[in-house]
Amino acid sequence: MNIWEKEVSALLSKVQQTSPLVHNMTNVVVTNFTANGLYALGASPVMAYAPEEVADMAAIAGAVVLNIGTLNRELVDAMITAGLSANAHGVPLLLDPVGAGATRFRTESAQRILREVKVSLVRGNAAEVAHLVGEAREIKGVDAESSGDIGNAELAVRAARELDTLVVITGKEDVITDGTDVRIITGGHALLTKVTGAGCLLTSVLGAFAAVESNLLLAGTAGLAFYGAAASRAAERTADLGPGSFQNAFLDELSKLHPGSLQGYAAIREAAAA
Ligand code: ATP
Ligand code: TZP
Ligand code: MG
Ligand code: MG
Repeated sequence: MNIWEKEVSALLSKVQQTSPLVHNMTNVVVTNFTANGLYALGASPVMAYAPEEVADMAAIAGAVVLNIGTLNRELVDAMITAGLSANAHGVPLLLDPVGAGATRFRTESAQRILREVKVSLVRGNAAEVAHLVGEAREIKGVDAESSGDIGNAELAVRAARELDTLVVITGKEDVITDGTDVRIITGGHALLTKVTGAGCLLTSVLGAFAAVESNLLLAGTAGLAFYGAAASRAAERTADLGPGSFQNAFLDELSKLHPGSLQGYAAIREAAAA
């Protein structure tokens, strides 16, 4: 086990032992999958949206995850209320800017959230993150279409500095950075792109790790590595069967993660900041 694996493995055990409450304000497509994925990991999910209760729920959560996948004006207002409460109570706040760049409302809503509350970590595909900092990259609905002029690591560093938050860009390889340190995590499987909510669940999984570790660069690295490992393990058993079997196997593998699960299935390396 290398140094990274030791550090991140301790966090997996902490998630499994303490079962942190993750308050999700997510989209209607992925709600059930997100709750089941968090249960499989060992965390406790709750979905709560009412303006009357989101501040109270955020205050008692281990992490709050805002996901704009099926947004409307009232929901974004409620997300700001939850975010302010998370900030006031020292609860890590994560943002998944689903579809930013696809419509002006999505881009502006994500930017509004980033302006009005202190987001601890943003996780998106490369196109979504690019649009948050005013760079155009092709996006089809919620899916990133192509890579842009600059690489994902460079884009993530730029976004982290401009938005003053940790940034995770996912794809074939995942990048996490606080604007200074950059880590690349490999693992996962292309079948994840055929399961809706694979990105959304990941953001909530990062919330579970953020709930147990205040060093969010380390927490995020752990979440990415174990998520990728669970997916590679599931694909090993089901890739020939297709996305339905893979999705179920993936939930099973999330529930079976242990400190040794990374070996041969996910890797973490450091990259130089641009
Ligand atoms: P998109 O809508 O563009 O698919 P997303 O929000 O669903 O974005 P992804 O970038 O697909 O998020 O990331 C979700 C998970 O899938 C991450 O764990 C990521 O590492 C993994 N993943 C995505 N593409 C691949 C790939 N080609 N090979 C391996 N893993 C992948
Ligand atoms: N449409 C609106 S939200 C959503 C779709 C298909 C789910 C997106 O999930 P992910 O995790 O980004 O694939
Ligand atoms: Mg995807
Ligand atoms: Mg997504």
